[in-house]
Amino acid sequence: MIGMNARADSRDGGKDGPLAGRRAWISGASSGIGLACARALRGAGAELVLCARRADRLQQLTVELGGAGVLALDVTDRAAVERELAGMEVDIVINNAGLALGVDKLSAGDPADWQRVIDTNVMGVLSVTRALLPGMLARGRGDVLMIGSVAGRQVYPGGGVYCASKHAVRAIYEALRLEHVGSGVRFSTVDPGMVTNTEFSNVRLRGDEARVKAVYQGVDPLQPQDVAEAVLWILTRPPHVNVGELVLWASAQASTTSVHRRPG
Ligand code: NDP
Ligand code: 8X3
Repeated sequence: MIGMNARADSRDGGKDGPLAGRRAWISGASSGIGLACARALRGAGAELVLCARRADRLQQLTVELGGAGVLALDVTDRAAVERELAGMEVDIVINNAGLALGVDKLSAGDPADWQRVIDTNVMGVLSVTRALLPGMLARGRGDVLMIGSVAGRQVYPGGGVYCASKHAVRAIYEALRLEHVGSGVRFSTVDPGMVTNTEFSNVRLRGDEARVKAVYQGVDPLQPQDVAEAVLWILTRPPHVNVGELVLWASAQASTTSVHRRPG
């Protein structure tokens, strides 16, 4: 854990909307897709518990959202996850925190990067889910939603470890749905293609602005809000409907390796 303020258990039940009275945990809420999900869910009336490592970002967000629980937590720190999430009651878990590092071929990759990607994208999802799911099962309701990726369905050169991690996320989602059928808890994965206006490519390409720009050159990629709207739609289906897997592409992207770019 990197530092935490107020243990995130203050309740604010004052908001109206389709998610009023439901409490949502969102990892990776300090930027990009997680931030957009926080805004969307709050707009729909949910109480929020926001998680990321950058507490200052989360604090700013709570002001914008008119209140939220904040937990500055590194999801790779399993002991901290277990300690801080013990006994926490939530109705919705959004496992969004994740990253890719580099675009090296496997023969040239850095094992330290591999470790961090696997620890965050796979072990982080497992640790958080293990901490929060038993309470949901005991209460007989809830939603556990992964932000996967099309990289969990296809692979591409230079993406081996990231793709492996997202394939693992999809396997975890599938196993959970099989293990807990009939429990009242729903499991979903939202798998987007390329999404801009997040820090994903800046992190992956270590701040190389020219290369980051090239990723999205001549394309209208998905926006974080597009993903958040899909998440909100899934969460607001009636209880007998479990949207399992939702793949979201930019219109200009046909696969992880096929992107139509405007010339110029
Ligand atoms: P961002 O880099 O903008 O967001 C990543 C978030 O994860 C940040 O809030 C970051 O916060 C948090 N995070 C990273 N590591 C940790 C950690 N160890 N513990 C806690 N929080 C952590 O990227 P996106 O919004 O694009 O990515 C969100 C998810 O969407 C990821 O799982 C990514 O794989 C997936 N995705 C992204 C796509 C894209 O094209 N952008 C496409 C498909 C899927 P902080 O640094 O403050 O900890
Ligand atoms: C991010 C999408 O295609 O860069 O998950 O792997 S991609």
